Amino acid sequence: MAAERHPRITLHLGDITTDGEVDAIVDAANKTLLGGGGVDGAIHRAAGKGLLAECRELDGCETGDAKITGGHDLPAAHVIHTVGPVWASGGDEAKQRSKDEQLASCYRRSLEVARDNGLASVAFPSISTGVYRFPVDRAAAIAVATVREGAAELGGFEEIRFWLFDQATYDDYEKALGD
Ligand code: AR6
Repeated sequence: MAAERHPRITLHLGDITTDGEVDAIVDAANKTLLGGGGVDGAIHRAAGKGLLAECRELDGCETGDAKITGGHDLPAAHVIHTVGPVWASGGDEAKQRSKDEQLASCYRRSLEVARDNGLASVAFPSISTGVYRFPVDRAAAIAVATVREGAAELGGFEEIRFWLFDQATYDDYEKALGD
């Protein structure tokens, strides 16, 4: 299927590491890029030691930025590693807005890295809404809006997927997609 100005955006419930139909899956990593819990742990377990070895060469990653590696033992050919913001509960409005911007930057930079590498399909997890405690409804609205706008602007994408690990998170993304 030809790449479109407005690629399909689809929702999937379950484990992102099983997706072998996209060119890249995105990892919600930490600044070290050397693994952790949550989706990051699942990706490193499924990808094997080769991924960790390649990540060691990357020298970490700033919050809101993204870097690419091979997929190693994963069914997807590439992993795009991004680092979401840690939510500041009780933070003031200005601080929370800067977290919103950092989260949007994760999605935007991941799409830019995908385009730079000629990739046409990307699968995202719900960045920052686990260990980093970003409110899911707020994160879902940012994720969907940023991916819609970024994919249309950058062009060349066929499909963008969101893999949501639990039904409540899925429901928030479904609502954001419908808004
Ligand atoms: N597939 C899809 N989604 C998953 C999977 C999976 N296999 N496993 C968990 N999730 P989190 P964060 C969901 O905590 O908040 C790590 O330790 C999870 O239910 O993985 O960005 C890193 O090393 C939640 O909805 O990422 C960092 O230190 C979403 O993925 C830190 O956690 C994100 O939760 C990053 O925290």
